[in-house]
Amino acid sequence: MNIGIVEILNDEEVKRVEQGVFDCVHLWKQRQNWHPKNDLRDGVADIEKYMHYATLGATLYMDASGKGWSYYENHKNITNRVLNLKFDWVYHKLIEALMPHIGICSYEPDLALPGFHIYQFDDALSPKKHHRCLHIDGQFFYALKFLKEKYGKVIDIKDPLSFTFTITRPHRGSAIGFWGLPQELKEKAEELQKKYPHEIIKRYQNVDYVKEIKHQHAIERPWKYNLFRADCGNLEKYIPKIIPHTPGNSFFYTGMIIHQMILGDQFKKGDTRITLQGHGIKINGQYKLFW
Ligand SMILES: O=C(O)CCC(=O)C(=O)O
Ligand SMILES: [Fe+2]
Repeated sequence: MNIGIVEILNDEEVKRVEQGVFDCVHLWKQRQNWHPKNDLRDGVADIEKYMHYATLGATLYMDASGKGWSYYENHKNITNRVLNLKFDWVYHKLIEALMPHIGICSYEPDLALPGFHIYQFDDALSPKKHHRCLHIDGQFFYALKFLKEKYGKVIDIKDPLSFTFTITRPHRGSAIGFWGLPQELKEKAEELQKKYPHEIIKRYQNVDYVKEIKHQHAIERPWKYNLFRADCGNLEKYIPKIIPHTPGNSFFYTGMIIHQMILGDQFKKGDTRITLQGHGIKINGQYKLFW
């Protein structure tokens, strides 16, 4: 288990990636089934007016799980070609930056390349905090059958990897929230917060936010997490660690850790949250990366 941040792109390079994402707009997929409106229990009906969600790239959990392997493969074949043409230099820099932390790794050639989560916002003046549900990354699950057939029994699912490489963030910031971190990683998270401070930390890292999450029952599956039980006890102990996202940097972690995407709040028209998202699993002792 580990968490960290690597610095990858300068401002000019970040702009180039942002432009590249917009150049590929014809390949974006609007993800109605995965729109944050589906996470809300108390019907904030206007969220679709100010939050637009799309992806660029194929994903195991949206495409392979929902529509089957051959749909995923077809979509992946198209998007991998384009992503490679446009962003090969970014994939290269990303892997170079990650390797000192996670060892030798490579993109799994038969799966979809890490791709982009794209949120675009219009004015949203209410102070409502926007986030996705708490979850544990299990994207690799949908590729296990395929990977076992390809590689045999050398797959180690105990220490999966995830990274979120930020290209843009809304003007009030965005972040990733970690829940129930072991003490040692809490300390590491605090070091990262000192190194990359942002106002967003205090807005979300507090007991009121814990109350909101509990009230909304914002957990993706009926996983067991004590916060959502009636006898959960004092809420203080659940306060998450909020790691702000910084354009040009990638956050990464290994292990099964409960986390959530913090989208932000009080968006202004023109705000975006674009991230290059990927996951990895150890095969023959080396991480293979995919989305
Ligand atoms: O965008 C983020 O901050 C986290 C994304 C995430 O958790 C996911 O894609 O599984
Ligand atoms: Fe995740």
